[in-house]
Amino acid sequence: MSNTSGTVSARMQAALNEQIREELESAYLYLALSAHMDRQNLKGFAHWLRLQWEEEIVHALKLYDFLLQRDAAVELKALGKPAFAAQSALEVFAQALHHEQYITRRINELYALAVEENDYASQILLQWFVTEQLEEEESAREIVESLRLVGDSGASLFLLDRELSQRQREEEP
Ligand code: OFO
Repeated sequence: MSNTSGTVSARMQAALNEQIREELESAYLYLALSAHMDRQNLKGFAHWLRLQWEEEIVHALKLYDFLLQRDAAVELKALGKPAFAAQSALEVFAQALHHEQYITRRINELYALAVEENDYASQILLQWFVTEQLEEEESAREIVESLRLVGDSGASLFLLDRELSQRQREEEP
């Protein structure tokens, strides 16, 4: 279907609403992982994950605002309970990386749909998400690799926890 009128097609609208749910579920997952790290007294990891929770809310709001700006309906969906079996810090961040890889595939599918629908405004919005996913995967991968190096060393884990406690809230572009 071609879309040159500036309105959002029904398919695109449905897909963007689905992605709002995905972003809110990402936030929910990070919040659960943050609580899990906090309870292991790894407050730096918990802090990093909690800031990630905030970032995911910003991602959801970008899609939400975009739909409203284009006079399209926002449909908030039920959120699933965050599912994770991760125990150690390494397992937690491996799950975060795996999740980000999944989100990257979703964003790529959305972009492909926007191209198919000739929806230029959505393509521009989604370019921001494509770039963001590169960063999200990179930062999760870096932490996974550091945790692999740290292995069973409690002292190194302590230092890495201190490092992650320095993460700052990102300025909105
Ligand atoms: Fe983690 O980037 Fe959104 O979902």
